[in-house]
Amino acid sequence: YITKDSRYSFNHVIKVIERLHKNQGIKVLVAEDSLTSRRFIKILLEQYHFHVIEVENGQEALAKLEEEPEIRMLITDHNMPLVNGYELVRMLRQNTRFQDLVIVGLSAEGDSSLSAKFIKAGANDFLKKPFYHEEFHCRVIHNLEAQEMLVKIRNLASVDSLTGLKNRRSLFDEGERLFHRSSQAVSLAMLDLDHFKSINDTYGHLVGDEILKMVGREIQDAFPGFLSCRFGGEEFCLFAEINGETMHNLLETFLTRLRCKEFTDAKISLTFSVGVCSQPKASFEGMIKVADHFLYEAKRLGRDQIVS
Ligand code: GH3
Ligand code: MG
Ligand code: MG
Ligand code: MG
Ligand code: MG
Repeated sequence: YITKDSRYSFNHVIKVIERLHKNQGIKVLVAEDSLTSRRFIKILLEQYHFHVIEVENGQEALAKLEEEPEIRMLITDHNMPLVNGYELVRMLRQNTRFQDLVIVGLSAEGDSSLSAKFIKAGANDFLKKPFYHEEFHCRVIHNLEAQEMLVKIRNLASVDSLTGLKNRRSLFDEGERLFHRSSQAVSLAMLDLDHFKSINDTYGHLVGDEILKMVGREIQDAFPGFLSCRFGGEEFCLFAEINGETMHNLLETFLTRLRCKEFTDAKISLTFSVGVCSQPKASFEGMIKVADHFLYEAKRLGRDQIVS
């Protein structure tokens, strides 16, 4: 059981800060029109080695955030000229590009409904001025830690841990989105390694895993910009805004290269059977079904080929 006190013990905070900073200080943007207040926040942040960037209003904050995407956190006052803190938060949260930016609002005592407005607009936290140094530090670190955890979990939920390719869940999420957004031709390919079971049976599962990792890298290199995923076991899926002919040609080149390659010290060679769907059906899932059907046809016709 961790008490509130020990969770934010000095040693814990130091460890978190070191991990978050890694090699270079985390960039924090401070938007505040009062110079005194801005300098005070800067000093507090620098005590924990944050790299502080200062701006005087919401408009400058927007420009700075566009310019420096590595800024991880925004600490913003409310009453500022041009664009105030609340408007700034609203604008930032309409843009998914800033979804991982940690936002902490600040304002002077008296604006009691403002904290709710900030949080509703998407701020992660809010502090009333004047505040205790300790509370400021706790909230800054707590919110950065929570965000780090969220990014980690999101990554775990969308990436295949063996190959580093996207997993089946993100194929469906991102594929559906691209399918509905796209006005151009789209193509989807299902690839299945031939006789992969015999590789496991001959060389063992660890070698099989190693080969799947290498195949994952080959796919990433050969199809940059594609939505590429490990669909399951030794099955992969590619989706892109290209026509069937282009997809077919790229796959031919890929299969040819793969045939000549020797994997691991055992010099194992691999072939793929592939099904391609380039007639957008009513749904993304429909395209997967068609490609899957053609994949089985490729297997039936003797493997190591593309059917579309
Ligand atoms: P086919 O040409 O008909 O596709 O034959 P196959 O042996 O590739 O197909 P089958 O579906 O019978 O077997 C797939 C094999 O893939 C079985 C399993 O051992 C292997 N496999 C699936 N996932 C993994 C994995 O994560 N690691 C390893 N090493 N092997 C896996
Ligand atoms: Mg102000
Ligand atoms: Mg197979
Ligand atoms: Mg099979
Ligand atoms: Mg299979």
